[in-house]
Amino acid sequence: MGFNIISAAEAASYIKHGYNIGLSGFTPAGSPKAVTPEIAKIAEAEHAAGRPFQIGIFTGASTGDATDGALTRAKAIRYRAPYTTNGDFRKSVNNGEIAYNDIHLSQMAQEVRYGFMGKVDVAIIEACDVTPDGKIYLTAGAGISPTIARLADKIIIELNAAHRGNQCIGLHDVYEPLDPPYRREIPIYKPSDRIGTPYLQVDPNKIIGVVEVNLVDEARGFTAPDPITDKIGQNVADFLLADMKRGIIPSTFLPLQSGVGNIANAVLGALGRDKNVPAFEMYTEVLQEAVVDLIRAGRVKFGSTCSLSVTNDCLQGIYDDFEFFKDKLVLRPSEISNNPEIVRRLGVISMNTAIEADIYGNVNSTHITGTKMMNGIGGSGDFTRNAYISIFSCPSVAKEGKISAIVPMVSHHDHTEHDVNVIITEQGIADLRGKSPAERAQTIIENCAHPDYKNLLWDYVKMSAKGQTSHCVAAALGMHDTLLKKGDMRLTDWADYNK
Ligand code: 0RQ
Repeated sequence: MGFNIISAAEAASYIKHGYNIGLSGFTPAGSPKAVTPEIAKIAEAEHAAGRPFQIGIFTGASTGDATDGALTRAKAIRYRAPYTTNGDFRKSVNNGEIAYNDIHLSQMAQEVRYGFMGKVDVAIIEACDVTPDGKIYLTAGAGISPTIARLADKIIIELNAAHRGNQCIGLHDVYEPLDPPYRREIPIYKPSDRIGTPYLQVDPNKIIGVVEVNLVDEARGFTAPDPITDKIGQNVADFLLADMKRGIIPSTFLPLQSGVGNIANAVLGALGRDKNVPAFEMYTEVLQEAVVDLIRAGRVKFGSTCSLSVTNDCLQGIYDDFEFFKDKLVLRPSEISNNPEIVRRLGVISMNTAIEADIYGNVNSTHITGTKMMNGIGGSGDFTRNAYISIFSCPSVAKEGKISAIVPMVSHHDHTEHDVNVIITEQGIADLRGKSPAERAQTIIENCAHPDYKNLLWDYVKMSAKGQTSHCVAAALGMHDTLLKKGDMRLTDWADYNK
């Protein structure tokens, strides 16, 4: 291999206060696990000695607790972009302790290249193999590794034996586009096209050292589907099938994208089980456990993704059956897996999760009651805006019915009415395509709202000032306000807001 083998603590000692570090991986899949906890220890020691120690973090998406969790608890993060799911990080962000830049995942690599966030001092890259001439073979997530490794002054490699050395080489297709004005089309015409190399190439002189580890990805398991998520999944499958029967979706079907989370996992499970839906391909950013089972069952023909966001057992199963999986999977950098140009060309059907949607089809995927960050927008915007059909799903209520997911006006705006085609809850399907705002309100309230909230929402519409998009501005966030004051949106009294 030819590189210095160093300890995680020694590697961490190269990180200085004020540095920006770039991290490999996408979700906990492929994220560093050994060096970042050591950086956290340095931060704690520095803080104890009365010295400042805070860094900027550039990632592909969320990471594991060894990164976002450990560094947050050590108060070591000044700035971070983009998506994250860590609970400690969420608390610190919502307390105003971290500058969090929640941008679209497809834009992360290029915004780092354009210099929008400052320089990359050190990249920490998890690899399953590295060659003396600087070829790095990535593991379960590609993320922004090609860009940060190329731009960083120095590189630290976490060589992780849990990914079976060079046995699983060939999953990745590494490609970095040129920047404007030299950018060309990205030549992917079907999900299985390969356009790059199975490794990323760096100047070997930049590699400070290699940290040898044997640590599994910190992937979250999912809660088993319940009757609500099963019903949502079935509604999505029914909707797609109906569109296929009337010729809107070609009979060969179109590639699917699916976001993360319990609902997304359940939706894919339902689609796979429904034999009326033909075997399909995925062009997506995260490939979850449900899809791996569907590939084994022949229900998913090919998966193009940025990461294998699966439990370690599932990942080891893929490695065990690598001969079977190697021509059915490709891992791409997030800039490519989520690229708007390709999403629109391939006609990807996007399926993402809403925290809440309003009666006109605007969607909030990120903020609770307008102020508190949940996870982030992830790739949902990359896909939604450019999809052949964009679908959002969620349960019609949250927190034992105290919160309606259908509200008069979203309390934070991630996806606009112009981009959202379909909203699906366990109650039913609101097909918004070709409809005016008034028509959308009718179908969303009637088909998607929980029965406890239908009258409340109709009363809101009745008292609204008429316009292209009717609203009562003083009452538009009245259900949220009631939740904050009384703990239950069902207690909303419009008279309080319409005096
Ligand atoms: O709370 O954890 O306390 O039980 O939010 O909700 O129903 O378990 O669903 O796991 O799919 O998460 C939108 C957050 C949904 C996720 C979101 C509470 C609810 C529960 C989780 P508990 P569920 P999921 C992929 C692309 C980002 C956008 C996206 C997400 C918790 O899917 O982060 O898809 N999406 N990006 O009770 C208060 C509401 C609520 C609410 C739900 N209206 N008010 N709490 N909850 N609705 C990402 C990548 O690109 C990598």
